[in-house]
Amino acid sequence: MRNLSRRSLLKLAGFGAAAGASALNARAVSVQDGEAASARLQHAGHTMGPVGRVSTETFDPAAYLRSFNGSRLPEAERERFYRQTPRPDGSLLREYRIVAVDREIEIAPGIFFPAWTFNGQVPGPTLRATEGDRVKVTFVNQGSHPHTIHFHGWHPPEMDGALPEHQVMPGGTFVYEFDAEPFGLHLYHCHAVPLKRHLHKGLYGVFIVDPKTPRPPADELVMVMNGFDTNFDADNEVYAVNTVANHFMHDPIRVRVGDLVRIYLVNVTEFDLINSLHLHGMFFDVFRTGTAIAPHETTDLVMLCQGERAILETRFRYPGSFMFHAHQSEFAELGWMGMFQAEGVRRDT
Ligand SMILES: [Cu+2]
Repeated sequence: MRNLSRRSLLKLAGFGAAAGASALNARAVSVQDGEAASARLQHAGHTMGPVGRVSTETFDPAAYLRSFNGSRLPEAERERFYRQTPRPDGSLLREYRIVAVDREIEIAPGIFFPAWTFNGQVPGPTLRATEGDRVKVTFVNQGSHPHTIHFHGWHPPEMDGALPEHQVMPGGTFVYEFDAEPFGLHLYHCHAVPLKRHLHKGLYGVFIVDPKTPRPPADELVMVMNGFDTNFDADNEVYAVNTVANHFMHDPIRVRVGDLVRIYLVNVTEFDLINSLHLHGMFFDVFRTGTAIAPHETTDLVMLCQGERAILETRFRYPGSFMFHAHQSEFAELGWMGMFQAEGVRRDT
């Protein structure tokens, strides 16, 4: 893969043809025949898409969508990663164990990327606390380079993980401890130098701080827009939501008509200044950085700079298939495209 340009890789993987054909197919989907439509999509996938599927055995983008504080892990495994203890004031002490480890990951059928990971996955596990909780993260560096964890949010300077003296050497350990604030949609990522390299290799994850008065119940989904520079030319060859190119084209995100759907959208794409999400057939409310209870705007397309985040809320009115993708067509053609499958009874208002 080393000498492939972005364009020749695109041709090789068949992304251009696949994404283009799938896009046309999905646009033709009628909301009245969701089942037939999904069969057509699958058929299109087989006949025109990249050959094969990425195994979900080590990382499942769909499971990652709805996994908070290791909620999808087997109990024994979860206990090693996460523990919560009540405190006298009613808040929680939330303790995490995060290990940096080098691991090769599959980002598109047959395309492997030599990642640096938090707990073996890209993105790292989603951490979630309530405003005022105490967060304590034991970070162990089992990777081959110095790393840190830099959290977005309020914290004292010695917890920042950004200066040369903050670097945790291979084999080393550091404990980050701070109060979870403000409420919002935040990030954590390695801040060792060169930063660009440490970030795009996969050392990032989502850090959600809930307001003390919780947001309304919703079907909550974490979507991380990321990209991969597979030939190390400081340009991405593959784009995705939750790491695996086109995953949600093959395995649409299932939602219920009428239910509140809340998307935690995070942009960690390196090398490109911006990324975006466009959702077909509907509009959504945008809460920028998740730091307000009232929405900032209502739109069908949100653009995020590197590292920027937004919470999106919507309700599907119609059953059927709805496409979502980056509105940068090139990103969409290189893997950043997916489908929702809404189930239930049509609600016109
Ligand atoms: Cu690093």
